[in-house]
Amino acid sequence: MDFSKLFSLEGKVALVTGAAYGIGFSIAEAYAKAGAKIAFNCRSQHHMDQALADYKAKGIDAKGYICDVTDEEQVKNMVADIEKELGVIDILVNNAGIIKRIPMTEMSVEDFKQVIDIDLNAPFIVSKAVLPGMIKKGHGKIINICSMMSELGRETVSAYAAAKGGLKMLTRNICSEFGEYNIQCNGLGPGYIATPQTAPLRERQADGSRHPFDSFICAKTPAGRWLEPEELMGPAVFLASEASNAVNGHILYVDGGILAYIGKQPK
Ligand code: NAP
Ligand code: GCO
Repeated sequence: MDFSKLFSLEGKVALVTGAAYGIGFSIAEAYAKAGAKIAFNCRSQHHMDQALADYKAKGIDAKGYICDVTDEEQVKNMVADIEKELGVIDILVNNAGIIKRIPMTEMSVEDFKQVIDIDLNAPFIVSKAVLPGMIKKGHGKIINICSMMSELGRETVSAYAAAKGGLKMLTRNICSEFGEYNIQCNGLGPGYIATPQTAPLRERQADGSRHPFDSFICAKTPAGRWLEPEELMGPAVFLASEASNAVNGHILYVDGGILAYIGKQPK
């Protein structure tokens, strides 16, 4: 084994879904720096134009596709295009996701279903589309972006917790079903990361004070702060590289210690 190549992604083709900005963008940037060719998708042309400029500014030649990951036809077409333009996908990161923070008794069934559709059904759809290529190629890495809500509940996020808990089990099932083809499927479970998705939880109050949820999260995190998307780069590269070939069906929580901590005791 060549130790210097253990974390290299040289020559690999990686698809990171929903990587126009936020966590997906940082993971794609890390993969590009480790040598991979990058494909990503998002839903709007506006986000696509901005993302292509942002990748270019980092010196990354990423290929962008407009594709809604909940639409199986669109996903199949995107995967076929990537195979033609970059090659068969070696690494898939199911990152695209949304959250709706609505008390359960006030949440419509349509809202609940939309979250399940994007956060749980779509990883099934995209994984299903890339697995045949990985089987033929003789290896593959699927990384599902899980959450604290794969383990914990809280007020207002019933659909999101149901989806991310389900995604943890989809991860274990893909591991179980495709391990024999040298395909590893693991979860990456970020803690509370400063991205557009969590921006409403960090907004300053009208009087300039911190959002109560912002203070709550800092008190729940041993590090006492929100994490940055860049802090997921190392763990994401590990799960995509040969260094993790014997790691399968695992959820790697990158949470600054939240799941280990009972919370700051009152003074
Ligand atoms: P974000 O900033 O809101 O970015 C989400 C991305 O997903 C966007 O690029 C968005 O593209 C894309 N997307 C959403 N629905 C899509 C669809 N149907 N088809 C294609 N693309 C779609 O979110 P983030 O905070 O980076 O989160 C990324 C992932 O990490 C999500 O799965 C999230 O649940 C998870 N996560 C986040 C945190 C956190 O604290 N931020 C913690 C744990 C887990 P468009 O804008 O074009 O729709
Ligand atoms: C929330 C947050 C979380 C995070 C993340 C935690 O409202 O509690 O948005 O769910 O985004 O998934 O790991």
